Amino acid sequence: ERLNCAHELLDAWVERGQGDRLCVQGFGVDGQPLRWSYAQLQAEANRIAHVLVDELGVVPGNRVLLRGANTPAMAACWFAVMKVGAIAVATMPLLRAVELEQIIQKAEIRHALCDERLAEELSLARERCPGLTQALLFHSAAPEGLEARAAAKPAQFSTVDTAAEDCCIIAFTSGTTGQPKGTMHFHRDVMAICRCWPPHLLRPQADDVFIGSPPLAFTFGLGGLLLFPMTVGASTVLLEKASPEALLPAVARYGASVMFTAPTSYRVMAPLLDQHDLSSLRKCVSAGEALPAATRQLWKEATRGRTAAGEGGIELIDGIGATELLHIFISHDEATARPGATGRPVPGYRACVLGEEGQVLPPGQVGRLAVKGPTGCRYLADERQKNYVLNGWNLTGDAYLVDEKGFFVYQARTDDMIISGGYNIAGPEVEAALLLHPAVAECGVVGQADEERGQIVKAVVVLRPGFEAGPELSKTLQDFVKATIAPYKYPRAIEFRERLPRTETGKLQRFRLRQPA
Ligand code: 3UK
Repeated sequence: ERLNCAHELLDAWVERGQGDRLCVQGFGVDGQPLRWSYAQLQAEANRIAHVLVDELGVVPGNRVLLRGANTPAMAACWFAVMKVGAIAVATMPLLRAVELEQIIQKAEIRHALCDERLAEELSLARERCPGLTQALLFHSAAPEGLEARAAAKPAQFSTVDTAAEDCCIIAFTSGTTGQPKGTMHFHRDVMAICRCWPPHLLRPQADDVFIGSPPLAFTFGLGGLLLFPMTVGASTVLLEKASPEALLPAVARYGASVMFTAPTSYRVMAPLLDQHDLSSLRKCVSAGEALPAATRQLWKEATRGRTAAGEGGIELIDGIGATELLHIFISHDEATARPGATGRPVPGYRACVLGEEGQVLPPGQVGRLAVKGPTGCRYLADERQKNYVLNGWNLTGDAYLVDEKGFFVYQARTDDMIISGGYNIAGPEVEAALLLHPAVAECGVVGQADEERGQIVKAVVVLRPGFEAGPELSKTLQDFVKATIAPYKYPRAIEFRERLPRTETGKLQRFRLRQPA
């Protein structure tokens, strides 16, 4: 009997007698390559579930902190938490003690499973979190580590009877600014994201091999690199380090066919492609921030004739998702891709653009994006719930317009709209224009306070090799923008930098561009 609970994604394959299918690849404790079938991942999760119950005293409803890079062990821990009826609170690997402390306190964490290599910051955090009494280290060869304890347990576990309406995930927002917010998601939310975007827009196949960069602690990565392959019995590669430079050889090595990463990563990879065999690659997904038309074009040209997608190159599948909504809610497939547009609401979701008074705006007008569907925002004890959800509509904080064909076109984060001399200017539109120039590798456009105009448009630019920063190139880029989009949008200030500040999820930290380098 199906209960609409997350662990069924794993258990169903074993129950159907297909437990031998390849499920997850990566590296084990000793640095040895590791390949687990669905049955093996299930057995690992079952053994860990016994440890959670017998040795850590976890009961249904407890919140279990998970801290680790993307590894098969991390995947096993995640499913173990589901199987004991607890709530997974996965944290980004790069978090420091101060940030972990906030999460531990906000989510009232009592139990933690932590990759041995990331133990230090957690133990610093624990000094100030007396409530976290039980912690075990995984990815460990120590006799007191999780693996050694799990090895002594049976491979069978009688999964706790959770309900579809039980909370199973507390995901923290990455917070490009401000405090991280915990968002609660039920088992049915996990199952809903598996039924909406993947079958309608990604359309994976049973023999697909998924690969990518987002951490499992980021719901983009949890869905794309762990849950979605399981919807069709496909397999996934969990890489601990998935920089653009590491991702390309890994695609060749594992014969990966479906890739998930952020727009910036596609931009870095594009010029490096000819050194790698990408003949297995079939589909590429971009999310986390807006995909500029130039990046879509760049990736298509770079992959032309080199992949399983055929001679035309790979058309990126862009999708906007949010931690508050768990996963992607506006997207498109290869056939309906439109440069510069995010797409249309994913089947199961509705979306519209609202004006100042909450009225639905007609096509062409810029307003606040509002979304409704099977998943939604439930902040964990946070007064900002009422800012995010209005009459059942989720307000994501993004400024969008809908075009005549019903495609949603991203403008900016609502807070990031630049108001200069009375004009509303969306930084990402100026970025998209700058990226069309051959000198520009990366850029970020923000408003900078200005006496006369309120704000001026400021561009921070990373140059491609062979171009020289200076007033001459600034002038060239300004003229280029004026000739590409409405001239009043051109950047009055241009600053050149070696790199742009980004979060672990690949998002530009715009607030750090407003201050001088
Ligand atoms: C921005 C995008 C334009 C947008 C996420 C896929 O990014 C994810 O979740 P976060 O909570 O951030 C949400 C905000 O990020 N954004 C994300 N994708 C796009 N803007 N085009 C895009 N394609 O401002 C949104 O409100 O970190 C993405 C799946 C799961 C996720 N959690």
